[in-house]
Amino acid sequence: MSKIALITGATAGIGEATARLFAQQKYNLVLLARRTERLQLLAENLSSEFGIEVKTLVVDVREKEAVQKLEGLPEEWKKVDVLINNAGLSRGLDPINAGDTDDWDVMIDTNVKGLLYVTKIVSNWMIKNGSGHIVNIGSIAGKETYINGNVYCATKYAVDSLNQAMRIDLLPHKIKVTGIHPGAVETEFSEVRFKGDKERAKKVYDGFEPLHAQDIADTIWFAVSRPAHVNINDMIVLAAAQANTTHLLREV
Ligand code: NDP
Ligand code: 8X3
Repeated sequence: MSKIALITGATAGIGEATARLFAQQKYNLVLLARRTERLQLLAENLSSEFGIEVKTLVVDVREKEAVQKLEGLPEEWKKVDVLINNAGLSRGLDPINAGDTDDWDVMIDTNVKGLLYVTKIVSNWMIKNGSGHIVNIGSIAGKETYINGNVYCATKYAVDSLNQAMRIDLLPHKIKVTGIHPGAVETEFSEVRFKGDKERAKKVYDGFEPLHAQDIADTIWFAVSRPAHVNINDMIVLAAAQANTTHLLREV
């Protein structure tokens, strides 16, 4: 019987690259995001290319009731081996006095509350199954606060704290918990942060080679593919040109 991975935020960037990599590894997939067409297309492509089975869930993780749709999956699909809590975003880059409170709500609701809603349901399945592995996508922003990063950083610090908490709470149930903390990865992330301003988004990656979504997918796979007795607790992965959130070597 093939293993099952459930990936949130699978329609773009890190989540999409990870879905592809797990499909190559012959995992059956539960893919979750909001954009129906993209999700459907990805599912069709992965199942025809790799001969795996894919279930899709069009869900906004901020909506507690909508996340309950997970419980509607057939029982055999609840034998999830790996949960990848990846859905997340930043909105805006302003000092605390100038931030848009609606943006703050979106980040907190998605990056923290959404992750919790999904985890509560899936961790209970894993407890029933007697094992599991949860991979939470944090950020270097959850290890260091940077100028104007305020609320986004706070959400990722929360993820970092939840990694530690989950590791304690889920230890008796043989559920591994891994935190992956990327630096700058060129995905739709900056376009979302700057609300569709493609030019501003592109400038974020000017003059250096950022990480590619595939680099983080590879890191996730490394953590998940360790032997049963090994857990990778935490990994910080940055572009070689990035020492930390503020020291970046640009060649322009
Ligand atoms: P993308 O914007 O490329 O992808 C984000 C994914 O999350 C999309 O599939 C989007 O799908 C999904 N998503 C966003 N909001 C929701 C929601 N409310 N409900 C369900 N799905 C949602 O960004 P990345 O791939 O870069 O980001 C993935 C994760 O990596 C995030 O947690 C981000 O914070 C983190 N990260 C990113 C870094 C970067 O530099 N790119 C660095 C460090 C961490 P849809 O719109 O269809 O719902
Ligand atoms: C995304 C990376 O440095 O823009 O989490 O916050 S950063």
